[in-house]
Amino acid sequence: MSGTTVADARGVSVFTQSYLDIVKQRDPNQPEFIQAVQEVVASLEPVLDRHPEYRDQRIIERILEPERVIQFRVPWQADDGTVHVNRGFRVGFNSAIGPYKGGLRFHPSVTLSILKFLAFEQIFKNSLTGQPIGGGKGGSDFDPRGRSNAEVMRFCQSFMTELFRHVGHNTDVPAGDIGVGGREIGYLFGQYKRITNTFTGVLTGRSPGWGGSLLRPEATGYGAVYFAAEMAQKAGMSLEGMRCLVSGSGNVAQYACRKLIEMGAKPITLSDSSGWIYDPDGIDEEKLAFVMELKNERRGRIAEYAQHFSGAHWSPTESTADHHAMWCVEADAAFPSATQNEINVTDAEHLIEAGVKLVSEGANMPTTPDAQDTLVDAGVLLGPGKAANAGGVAVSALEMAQASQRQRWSSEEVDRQLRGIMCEIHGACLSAAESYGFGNDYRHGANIAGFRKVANAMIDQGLV
Ligand code: NDP
Ligand code: 2IT
Repeated sequence: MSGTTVADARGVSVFTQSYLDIVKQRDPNQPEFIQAVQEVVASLEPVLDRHPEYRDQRIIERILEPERVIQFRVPWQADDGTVHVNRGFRVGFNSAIGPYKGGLRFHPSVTLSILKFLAFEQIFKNSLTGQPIGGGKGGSDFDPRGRSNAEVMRFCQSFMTELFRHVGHNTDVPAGDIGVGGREIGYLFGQYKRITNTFTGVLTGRSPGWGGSLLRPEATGYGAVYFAAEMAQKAGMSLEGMRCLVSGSGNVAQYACRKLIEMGAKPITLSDSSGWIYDPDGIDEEKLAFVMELKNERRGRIAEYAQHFSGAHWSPTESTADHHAMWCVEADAAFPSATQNEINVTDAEHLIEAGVKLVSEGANMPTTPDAQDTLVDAGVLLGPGKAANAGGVAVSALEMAQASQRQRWSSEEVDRQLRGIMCEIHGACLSAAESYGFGNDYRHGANIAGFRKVANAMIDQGLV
């Protein structure tokens, strides 16, 4: 790695370690947040060397501390009358370039560490989109799995009954993430509208029938494929004919599959928290329609895919193995689109052996830092989540623009803008990486290009 001071035995430079020490001292029990900080700060030494004002103004120290963190109790009643209590959060990490913007995650694994990592990543991702949006994230340890619509509605109403006072279309604009899709956004919006007596663009991912943007559901998956297509083209390759490993089977995975099919590639795997399917014949439009009905309407398990389509195999997720067997399947490209840390070093080695030449991160932080190093060192093109999955939040920003103009753009128009934004992010990553001595490493390029815009805005706005 050029441009950095001597690294210690674990490959973390003295520069990066000095910032990790600050974070670990404050929040020793936030491993995901510490990991996300490590990944970003590892790119910034040559940036501070070239821009001493960032050092003088303690920009990194300031950017590492969230502007605000809200935590609240969310009581709700199940259909059987039992009373439950969950924890709700909203992290407003940085508002230098716009109102806080980022999704809400409802999953039992949610902790403040996970939401801080996601909100931190969101600062740089949102900056990369070129849209005026700051970084935020929120959610709850509520588990929607197996809950009725009525239970989800009561939970969402209780959640918003506290959250409403902290959000607003010019302050903080939440959206979906794991466990929060169109259904949840609807219930959250309804409660916000009722409490505040306003109809505003306080949430994105709304239904197009009441203020949402066309193509917002598709945007993250499509964007991850557009980013992959740019990486491939730059390297003299094409997605056409590529066998693609896709993990997850939710919003991002579904639309990544659809765009891959459209571009002539062949998605061959999908997964959920119970296991994964391998379909050597490829997942086509008809099979994808089955997955969408299964996951979005019936909220069932991906195992059903293998019962329904002959030739497909299902395997349970290994609970004890140090790797995920899905990443051993022979393929050309991978689109991890489920959750954080799904690819470790062993998985990365398997991906290389399996022939994978390109990884586009649909999920946030799906690859551990040493697994990323393993892939990049082997010459695999790696599109980091904060660049590759930025299409979702980019179209959220387009939804905000349409809402404030009381206009609705056609899906062709939104798609044109989405593709243009992904193309620009790809170019910005490459030129920042090159300019700061990181060759064609998209990870560093994304961190640097995202960081510089926020750092400059922070300097312009003084010590706030
Ligand atoms: P969904 O809830 O629609 O789907 C999530 C999928 O991942 C499901 O298949 C789920 O399985 C699986 N999954 C979730 N958590 C785990 C886990 N701990 N272990 C194994 N599998 C898991 O979420 P999205 O598709 O929206 O989000 C997927 C990823 O993309 C996340 O990292 C998210 O942060 C990121 N992302 C999402 C954006 C968006 O616009 N939605 C934008 C940018 C990034 P199961 O069905 O069993 O729960
Ligand atoms: O991780 C993400 O970028 C999202 N979940 C989407 C955020 C948004 O505000 O659309």
